[in-house]
Amino acid sequence: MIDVDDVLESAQLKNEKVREYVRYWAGITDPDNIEVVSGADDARLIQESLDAGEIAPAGEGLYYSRSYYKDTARSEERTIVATSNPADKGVYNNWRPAAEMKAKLTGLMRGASAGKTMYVIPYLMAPPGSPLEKYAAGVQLTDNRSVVLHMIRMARVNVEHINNLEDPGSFVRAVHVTGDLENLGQGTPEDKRYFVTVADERTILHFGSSYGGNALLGKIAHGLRQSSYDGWRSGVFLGEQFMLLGIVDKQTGKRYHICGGFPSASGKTNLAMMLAPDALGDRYYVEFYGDDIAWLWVTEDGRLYGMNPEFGVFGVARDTNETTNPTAMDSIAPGTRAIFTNVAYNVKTHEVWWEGRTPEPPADLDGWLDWKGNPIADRSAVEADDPWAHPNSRFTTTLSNVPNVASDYADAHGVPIDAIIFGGRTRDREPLIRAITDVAEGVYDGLTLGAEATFAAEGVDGQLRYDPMSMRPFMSYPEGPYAAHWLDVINRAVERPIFAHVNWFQRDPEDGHFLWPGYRENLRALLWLMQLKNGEVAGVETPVGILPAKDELNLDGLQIDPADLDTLLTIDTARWQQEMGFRERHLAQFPGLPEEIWAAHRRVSAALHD
Ligand code: OXD
Ligand code: MN
Repeated sequence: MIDVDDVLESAQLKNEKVREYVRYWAGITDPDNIEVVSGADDARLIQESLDAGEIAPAGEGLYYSRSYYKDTARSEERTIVATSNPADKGVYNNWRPAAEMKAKLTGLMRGASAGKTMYVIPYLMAPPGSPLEKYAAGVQLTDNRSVVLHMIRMARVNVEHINNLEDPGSFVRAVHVTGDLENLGQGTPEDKRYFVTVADERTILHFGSSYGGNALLGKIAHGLRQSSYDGWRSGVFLGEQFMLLGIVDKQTGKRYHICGGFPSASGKTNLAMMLAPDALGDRYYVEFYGDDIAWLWVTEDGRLYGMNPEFGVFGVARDTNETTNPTAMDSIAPGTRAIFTNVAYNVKTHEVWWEGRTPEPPADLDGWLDWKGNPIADRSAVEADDPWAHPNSRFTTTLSNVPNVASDYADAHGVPIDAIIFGGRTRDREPLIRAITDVAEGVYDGLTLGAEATFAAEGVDGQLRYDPMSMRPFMSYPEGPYAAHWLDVINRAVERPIFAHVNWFQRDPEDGHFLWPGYRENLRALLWLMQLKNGEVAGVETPVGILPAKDELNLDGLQIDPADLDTLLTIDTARWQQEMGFRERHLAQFPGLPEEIWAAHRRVSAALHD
């Protein structure tokens, strides 16, 4: 029998409510040991994981890990938001009654950590001292040491974050039990995995995975699902799957901050970490704040502020290279203590590789294992073209490793937000950028965000897979109240942010080439947006927003075909009219959508028919 109190006492864990919680769940999951961890334990835990063969060295101060081959991605079908109020059911939140889910998860977790250590991870999803600190404290319990190593990189981990809470019970209870990964029936009708956020009890119960997207509860479940619910119930803030960056104009000394949502595979991490194009580098400097989550609130002086609650980056490795994202490459260089997951690994040289890291995979196959751990050299002819790394393989590194991280990234006060942008992956219709000055039209644009379906079979040609505000997988309460809460928070600001929709992915219909070069050049569109907000340019009004006039976009040092530029800066009215029909059906799913949103929809529709 472990003496839980003894363990907690010697770890200086003083909060009696946390102790009660740990005792309760230890009684259910029945671990052999309990250990309270802090960020300072990282080196020891890394060594223990290396000794146990759970991770492997991947160069100096770099580590490689592999999750079970059927456990490599978030599972949206198995993810549930539960509350005691059936009115909390929305279109995307997969709502279920709290009592039913708690009983189910307690059953699945009972005795499921036997033979293992339960790690107690006290964390804070905010810089200490943040005005949102009271929503940010949590304690994750996990029976998986790799999850601890990832949490230490992704959140601020220390008992001091939960010892002196104003309300000692106000921490998020986040219980993670890995389960018997080989016998969970992943993806079958007998699937035993459940990833549940009991939002009205601030309790997260995840069973059946050790992959970060399901197991890093601070980030995925607290930072997004729980926080968006808390933000709504308190009326105080928005918790969104947004990147956050800063632009410094070295000439004028002005600093701008832009946040925004992008559905997956729309270049969010690359944008968040970008550098200025060489030709503009003397004047502008881009600062990184965060690539995945922003919490937004309005301060007493009436400005919208934002902060990244995370401490690290859990980035997709595929296609990350010196061209697409050089700052990400620097952030995982030797000595950064980064962890690679489900990439290809060379057991002899300890190198890692993923598709897109270099144009061709390493020529010498000796020692290389694919993401499942199988030697590449032993592949049969049919397997020869299989990817070496899993498409969702990841790198995990702390924010401080990103070379252009903003000097004030850990500032408790957050940063004033100048613009909120949305961007999908759209091969036609969406121009490079269209600015929206009206708040209801901006929120309407976020609600109709989407990306082209990956497979033609998934939908009607030209119809997006809608992903409101890029929160579809994280939506915790119904979409109608969600829109109302957005309007409420943003309208509270005296100095309102400007909205914009961006698209880096428009293609030539004939030969399919991308019309815009993307990556660092994307800064040019954002600079125009800041100029528009400052009244330095006027743009061209269209039914769907203000577009840059051709001579307003700073194109210094950029070679671009004038015909491509024309297409990037014009509106295809017929395609937009078709889109409005799709949007109408999309929005009609959401009961209680505020009249302002419908009015915005009607205004845009009418303007397109004028
Ligand atoms: C995600 C992530 O799955 O950020 O969205 O990892
Ligand atoms: Mn994400």
